[in-house]
Amino acid sequence: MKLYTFFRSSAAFRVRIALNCKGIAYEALPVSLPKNEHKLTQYLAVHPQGLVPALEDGGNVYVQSLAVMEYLEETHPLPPLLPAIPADRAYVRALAQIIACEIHPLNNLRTLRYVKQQFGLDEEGVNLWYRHWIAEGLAGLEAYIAGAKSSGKYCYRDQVTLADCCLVPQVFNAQRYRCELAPYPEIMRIFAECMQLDAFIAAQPSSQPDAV
Ligand SMILES: N[C@@H](CCC(=O)N[C@@H](CS)C(=O)NCC(=O)O)C(=O)O
Repeated sequence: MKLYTFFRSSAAFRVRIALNCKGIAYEALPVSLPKNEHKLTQYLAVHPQGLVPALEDGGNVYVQSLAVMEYLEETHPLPPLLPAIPADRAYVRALAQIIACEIHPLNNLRTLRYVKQQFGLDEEGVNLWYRHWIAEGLAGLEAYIAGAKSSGKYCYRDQVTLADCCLVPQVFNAQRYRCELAPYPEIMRIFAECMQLDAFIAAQPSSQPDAV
């Protein structure tokens, strides 16, 4: 498999964790977002949205990190990244979607570039925007996890799941923007547990070949 990736991309980070958890070897093909390599014609032929990640397998290209991780789950079921019980699978998918569909889109590169250019925000203004949506998003996530009967060592009991694959990269991003994280003890506890695992350590931005 080949993974079009960028070391700081949290969506690519999710897929790197999933690949590592399942022990799938892959070739990393770095796409630099600061250099706008994701907008080059050559890359748009791979991923027409011009986003990372994209996963190439058997001559096909798969995009959208949640769909890519579900593809890996279906083609490489062991170890499972989803619980066995449908109700618990719904819980894990809900956590993953809170992060990937609600928190992340408000804070990704193109959104930040747009609010900066369109509304003339300086760096502090962009940081305010970023931290506002992180605070609102993580507060909801924290409440959901804290109130769930299914949480354990990780988001779901003692099993690493797609929810953890999404949670860890989002915390990395929040730390990068120096967001206040003390109000989210459950999230930070799960983050610390995950970061004990080789699959997460090897997937982190600083471990990537394109890390600068
Ligand atoms: N929903 C997409 C999000 C992909 C995405 O936004 N990736 C970011 C990096 S984390 C990106 O390529 N950003 C480039 C840009 O915003 O211009 C997924 O989960 O794959």
